[in-house]
Amino acid sequence: MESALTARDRVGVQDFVLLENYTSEAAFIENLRKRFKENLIYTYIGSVLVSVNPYKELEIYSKQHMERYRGVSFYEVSPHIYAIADNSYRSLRTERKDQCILISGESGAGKTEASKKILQYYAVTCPASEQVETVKDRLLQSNPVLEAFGNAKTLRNDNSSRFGKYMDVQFDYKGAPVGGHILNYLLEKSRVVHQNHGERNFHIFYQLLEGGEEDLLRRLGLERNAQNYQYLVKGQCARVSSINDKSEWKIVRKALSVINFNDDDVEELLSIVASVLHLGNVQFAKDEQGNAQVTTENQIKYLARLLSVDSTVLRESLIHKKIIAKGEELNSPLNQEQAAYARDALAKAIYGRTFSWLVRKINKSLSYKGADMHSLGNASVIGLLDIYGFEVFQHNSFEQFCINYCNEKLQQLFIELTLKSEQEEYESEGIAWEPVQYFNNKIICDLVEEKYKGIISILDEECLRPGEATDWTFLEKLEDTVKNHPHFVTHKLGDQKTRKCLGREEFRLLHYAGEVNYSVKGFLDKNNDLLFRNLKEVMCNSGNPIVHQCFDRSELTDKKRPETAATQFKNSLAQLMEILMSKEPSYVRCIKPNDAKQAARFDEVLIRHQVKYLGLIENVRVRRAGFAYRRKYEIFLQRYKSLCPETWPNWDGRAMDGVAVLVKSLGYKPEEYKMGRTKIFIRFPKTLFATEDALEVRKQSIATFLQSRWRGYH
Ligand code: AOV
Ligand code: MG
Repeated sequence: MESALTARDRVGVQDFVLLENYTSEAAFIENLRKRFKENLIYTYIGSVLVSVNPYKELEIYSKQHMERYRGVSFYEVSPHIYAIADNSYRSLRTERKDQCILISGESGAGKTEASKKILQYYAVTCPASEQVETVKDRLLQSNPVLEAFGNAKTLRNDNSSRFGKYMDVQFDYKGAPVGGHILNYLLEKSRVVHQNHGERNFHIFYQLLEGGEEDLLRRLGLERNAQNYQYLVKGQCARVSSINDKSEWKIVRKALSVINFNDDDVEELLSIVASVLHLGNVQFAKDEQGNAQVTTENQIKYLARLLSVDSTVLRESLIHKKIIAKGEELNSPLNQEQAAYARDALAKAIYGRTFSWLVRKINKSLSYKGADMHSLGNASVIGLLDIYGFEVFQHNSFEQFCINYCNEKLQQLFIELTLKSEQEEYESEGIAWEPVQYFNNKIICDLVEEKYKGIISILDEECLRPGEATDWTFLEKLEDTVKNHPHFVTHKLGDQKTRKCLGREEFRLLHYAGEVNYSVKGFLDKNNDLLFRNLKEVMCNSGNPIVHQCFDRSELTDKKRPETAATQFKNSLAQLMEILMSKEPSYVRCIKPNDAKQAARFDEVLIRHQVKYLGLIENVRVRRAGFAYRRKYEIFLQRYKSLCPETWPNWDGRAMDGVAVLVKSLGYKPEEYKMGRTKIFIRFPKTLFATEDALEVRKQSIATFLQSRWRGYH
């Protein structure tokens, strides 16, 4: 049998705080590499889980594995996402405090997979009843549906989340999951009408075309070939080897019925999906006056049928803009380019609103429907946060700006909460705290969101000057206002080197996770997110119940200017931070091992970069701040009591006293440990290792002893 010592050599330590050379980045990476090679993708930093995407299926997610983690102390078993899930669940049960699990990491690092594994863990291990089974099913089945509509292939990830998701799982007093609620954040709508090379539109379009039954497609007026649809061919990669749209379609269809969609709901929903494809094929020509005319009458017919609107009104609305001048309504004709713009705006609006509708509908099916609300008792929740990860492309626009800002906020929350909780623990245990220096990214959050002088404020200001402001005036204003900010650079403000790699229409933000150049092109438009009034009117009159619910008449009469997209996003993130702050957090920090989406490739440069910006070394330092290891007295005693005749097999007194006796008998020196109020703090890993090795020896001698007894019987 391999000794504990040589096993450590081979597979590294399972908690980075146990690294002898804990401030060394090289030692950190080496430990990660050793473990990754052995398919040990999980490692702790104290209670934080670091996870490296294996890019292959591992045999570690079976029911048996789940059972192994159920109700077991965190450190008794090897690190796992299930341990995090179980730990949150037990804290929820014993401390009655709401929990949240924050999953972060860049695009493709494994956040969505991690959040699904957590949900599966609860579905399998939590107590059940008939009603609960339905809820469990729905919680699980909401995923394929939301992913079909909200995920897409990008260059970074074949199943990239293009919306942010926060999901509350609600538990009753017995600890059974009885409901759920999802909050969604800013869907990347622009993808509906345009995809960069090598990327796809949202999965659902391809699934429907590949998997949809013949008569369904006929009813929707669709042909199977994705190449026939303008909105699907921009990225030139309708087929992806890692994705089987046909089988996904079956999964989604089944999931829809589990989450309470009847046949009519499904037909209405798919009519909308189809209508977006038809809309993309609407073409315009110009007449003698230079005005746009629709040349694809067939598409209009399908659209009118699928959306249940009048075809003439729809056609005219696509090529006119209604303006109100001197109290009179005027229909002013659009040129070809404007008409195409209006068409795309409509497609984005329909798809974006349908996505939000979908979330509302799923929430309805997840809402707790107990006999009476009181039976919920102290219902409490575990929140799961799975957002779009930090991303950098060749060309970055408004969407990346929002996504990366969201990641800054989450990193900020992580910094504040871990520092705070460490400090609090030291204080409550009566042990002196020495502050650790951290890179605090608050300065970047401020740059984006500060009132009056933050980038979003300036963008909003420009959006208030229609006709005068352009994307370029926005850039100029940015240059004027934030020119001295250390995390902001433009072509004009940069030095010679910066100028070379920064376009004139770009600004660069130095994010915590790296530099990103954003092209301002389209910023005003996307932030305004306007839909011409006559198109709104058409949609309000739609006979498709979903469309009808998505476009409310009150929008037509409401004089108040709607909030811009960036401001809405900023406000919803602020609310999210409040929700998360009110809960007890656990963290999963996901790392992407290579850019090729390949198994067994450990790209050191890429990984080092992530380790750095995720602040993992600082995290270890904070966690160690003097002490490598700490454990509740009860748990420590339970694990090591066999090493001391006075505590074995049982210690009758207080656990703290038992630990005092135990460590004395183990020969701990006074400088090696401290006794807190509820926990023992051990300064050096080697002390703990020596104890672990002693335990191993002891176990083996017990085993040998038992074996000899066993033989004696035969
Ligand atoms: P993300 O959520 O962090 O990216 P995903 O969770 O979608 O990343 O993971 C990307 C891909 O990596 C998955 O589709 C799997 O193929 C693989 N993968 C991730 N975790 C595991 C695992 N534990 N075991 C096996 N394969 C895994 V983004 O949504 O783009 O920010 O925006
Ligand atoms: Mg994801």
